[in-house]
Amino acid sequence: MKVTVLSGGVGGARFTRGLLALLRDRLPDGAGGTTAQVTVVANTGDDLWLHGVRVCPDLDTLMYTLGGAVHEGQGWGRREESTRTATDLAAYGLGWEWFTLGDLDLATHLARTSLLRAGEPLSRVTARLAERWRPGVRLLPMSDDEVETHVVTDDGTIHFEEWWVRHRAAVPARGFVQVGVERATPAPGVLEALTEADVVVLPPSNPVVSVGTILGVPGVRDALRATAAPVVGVSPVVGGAPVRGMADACLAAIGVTTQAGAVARHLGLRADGGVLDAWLVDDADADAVPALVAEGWRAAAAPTLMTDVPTTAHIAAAALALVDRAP
Ligand code: GDP
Ligand code: FO1
Ligand code: CA
Repeated sequence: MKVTVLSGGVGGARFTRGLLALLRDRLPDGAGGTTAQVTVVANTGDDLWLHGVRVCPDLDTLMYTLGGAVHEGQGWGRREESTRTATDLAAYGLGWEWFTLGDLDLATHLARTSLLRAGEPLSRVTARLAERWRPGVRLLPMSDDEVETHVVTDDGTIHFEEWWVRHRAAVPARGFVQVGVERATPAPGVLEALTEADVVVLPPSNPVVSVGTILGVPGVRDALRATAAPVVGVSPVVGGAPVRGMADACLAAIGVTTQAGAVARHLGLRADGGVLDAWLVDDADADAVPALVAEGWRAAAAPTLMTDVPTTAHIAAAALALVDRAP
């Protein structure tokens, strides 16, 4: 079974970890793996150049989480990390002192940057780095072209990471601009991963700056609308709030209320020109299901808090079952 996931960082990575556990359990290959092929298309709009190295937050959270190396409490960066280099860098007064590059994480950025400088496209670099971590999925950037999410504020436009990390999204965002997205093309394999999938999943990622950015790459939305695969999403909003992070500030910036049903309608039903066929909400939002069903959605409520891997496997099973693809 071919499964394609469109993912940001922490939410999408944790969901995919549960999905892999489900597939290993239901479709075992006899060697501890799975007979399913999972492709994850990752948001690269958070990416930035810092101290001369290319940082790819969502690709790295996916690679580390699925590779078993992530700092679980943070959801980003490496377990058992140190910050000797970042501390000494600060002594030079350069860079962003509020954005810490750990020593081990820096090795990833140095490896990536040296391969990019040698002329490798990001998709090949990502595959090379993933060989070490063995994430159990094919990990694709949404594009090999540089795309950066910038945030329009009353005091000017800043990189998404500055808005997210330095300001904790407390500075009102008047809008988001994906710099370079018009000229970007989907990375090799991305469109095929959408059109040839047996099922496409939008995990509970940030609908604006993670999923939305991927959808903005020319060709992606059309491939999602055209694919014969059913497209099912999981709401990242539970009980009127994001489970973690500041997706509510992102939704407010684009005039979408932070409610499970509103996020679904924002992404849209494929029959109405959107990208989804089905939407799984948390039990806390079960009251949103009847209206969605009346509008033609396949919708259901289930527990959707990814408290651990087995629980997340159940969430993945509920999402796949909603479109008759549960293994
Ligand atoms: P980021 O790039 O690191 O922000 O990660 P993503 O964009 O992939 O996912 C962030 C979103 O995941 C946030 O909007 C959260 O609300 C959502 N999220 C995180 N944990 C959970 C969870 O346990 N359940 C659900 N339903 N959503 C979650
Ligand atoms: N998030 C923080 O809150 N503080 C940091 O200092 C920080 C550093 C950092 C370095 C590399 C990296 O890949 C991610 C990092 N993040 C940090 C997380 C980052 O903001 C998130 O992973 C996503 O960009 C949010 O969507
Ligand atoms: Ca992200």
